[in-house]
Amino acid sequence: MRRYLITSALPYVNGLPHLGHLIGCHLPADVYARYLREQGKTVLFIDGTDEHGTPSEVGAAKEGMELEPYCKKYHDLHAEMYRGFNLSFDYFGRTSSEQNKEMVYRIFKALDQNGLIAEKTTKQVYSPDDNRFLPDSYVIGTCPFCGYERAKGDQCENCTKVLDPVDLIHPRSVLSGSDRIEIRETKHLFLQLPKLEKDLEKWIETKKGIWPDIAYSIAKKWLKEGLKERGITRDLKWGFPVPKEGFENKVFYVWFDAPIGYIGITKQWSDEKPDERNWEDWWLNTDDVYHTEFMGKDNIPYHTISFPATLRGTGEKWTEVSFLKGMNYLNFAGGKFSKSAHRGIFLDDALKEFPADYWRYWLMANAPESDDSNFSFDQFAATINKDLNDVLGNFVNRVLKMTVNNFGSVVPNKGEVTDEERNLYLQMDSLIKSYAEYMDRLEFRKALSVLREIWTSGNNYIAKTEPWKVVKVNKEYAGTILNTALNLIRLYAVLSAPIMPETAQKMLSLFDASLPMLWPTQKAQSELSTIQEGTTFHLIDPLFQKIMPDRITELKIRYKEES
Ligand code: B3M
Ligand code: ZN
Repeated sequence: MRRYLITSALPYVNGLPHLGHLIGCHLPADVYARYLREQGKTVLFIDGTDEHGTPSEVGAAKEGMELEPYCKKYHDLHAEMYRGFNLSFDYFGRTSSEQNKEMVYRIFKALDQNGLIAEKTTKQVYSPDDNRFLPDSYVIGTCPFCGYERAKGDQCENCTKVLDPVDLIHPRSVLSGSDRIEIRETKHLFLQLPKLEKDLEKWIETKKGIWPDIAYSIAKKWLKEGLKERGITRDLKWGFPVPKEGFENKVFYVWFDAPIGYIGITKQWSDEKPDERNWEDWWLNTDDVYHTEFMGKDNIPYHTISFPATLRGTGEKWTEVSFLKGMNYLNFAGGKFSKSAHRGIFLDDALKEFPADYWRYWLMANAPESDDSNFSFDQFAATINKDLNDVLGNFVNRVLKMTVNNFGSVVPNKGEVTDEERNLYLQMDSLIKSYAEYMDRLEFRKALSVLREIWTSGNNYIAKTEPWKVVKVNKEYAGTILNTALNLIRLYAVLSAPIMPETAQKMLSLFDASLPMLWPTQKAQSELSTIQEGTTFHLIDPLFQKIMPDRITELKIRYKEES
């Protein structure tokens, strides 16, 4: 039986996450994890903060804090926000953990023994005005490939090409803005990617047609250009010291230890309950682990080339990525989210405005899958008002009220069914099948549009059968209709749960708080007989609230959404 390892790209600890980060990896990973768990699959869902590197050093300095308490503070804040969005990690760890250090050393030593690490004297950017070596990402300039003027020295955000700061045209310091940039010599360690190129190429070829095109094509583009050796050490203080003579004062590059962090964090998880859990069962010499990685598109090269190469180079059989879900960007009112410019919506603010499920639904329904997508409060409100309030919320509301008014708070008897019910069963069978197929393929926008159809079918069923009229002439059949509709509420709960776990729980526990959240395995006809006749239920407040025009205006102003 296949076991599912799910990882979401580890967010940089400095700076807090916004909606773009959420939909870029953590949320789709969570939806997938919940979907699989509902089906009874064995799932391990790993995430955590990426803590090393200069951004942390700079962030800590700004706040006048030492690095350790600084990272702990932000790690806890990240964790709290993701909890607020009900992200169901099995473990939310840290790349700075002892466990990760152990993994990084183990992997580094194996690479070194296998002759894949070379020493080289390199030239590095030194900023006399900042009084320090500048890490690659702290040098900006014009991209020599696409001309983008704010390309970072490690990677151009615009064309995703991986760069060296010395490649940049008109380089300058991000910290001070100074263009007094010196190039100084320093000694570093390099991973010999060219030696692993053939092997990687063969492997990537096996992913053709399996991985989403964005992942496969980015990997191919890299291979086509030919791999270059890649520096894995840096002249910084914050990071894991390099365990090699002559390099004791340097640390590993953050992009070396961050992906290894997936493994290190798994060990943090297993160290908490060593009798029950074993990190190796998931990562070494496994044949049954299916590893799905979620990430924004700019992370794809690291996960298709450098990290797989790092693991392969050890000569050990590590669990590799089986499926890579790369996401495009979510923009805010046509532009980028930006912390410094206070543009966009950060997760803590988002939760102050609306319940997590509103955001979860909107984001998944508009996931930037095949292209970048755009957030605006008008669209957000339109979707919430229509899909959640008018379609799903109204259905639940009307069915509960009609039942209470005509039968009391009890599920009425189901008498003989008619063609209307039989049609509904057929429709549901085919819609559920298609919903699951899209979820299996991680095509979330399509999956959610089928989910919407599933909800709409319920409304259509009620509109067509008109139980409010039928009850006056044929109470028995009215009971059958409402029994069916109440059963639809349970079915909707289990189908919607991966996307909207809180709402789903509310819907399910209408009838019996101990009902299991289980994916349908039977035909709709049986699934819609799950809630027994005579079961009592309670009325609940409407599941959703409409977002009114005044509120939209107020939100646009508060979040500086220029239209
Ligand atoms: N922290 C980049 C990012 O948050 C980086 C991902 C690491 S995944 C191992 O986009
Ligand atoms: Zn570029």
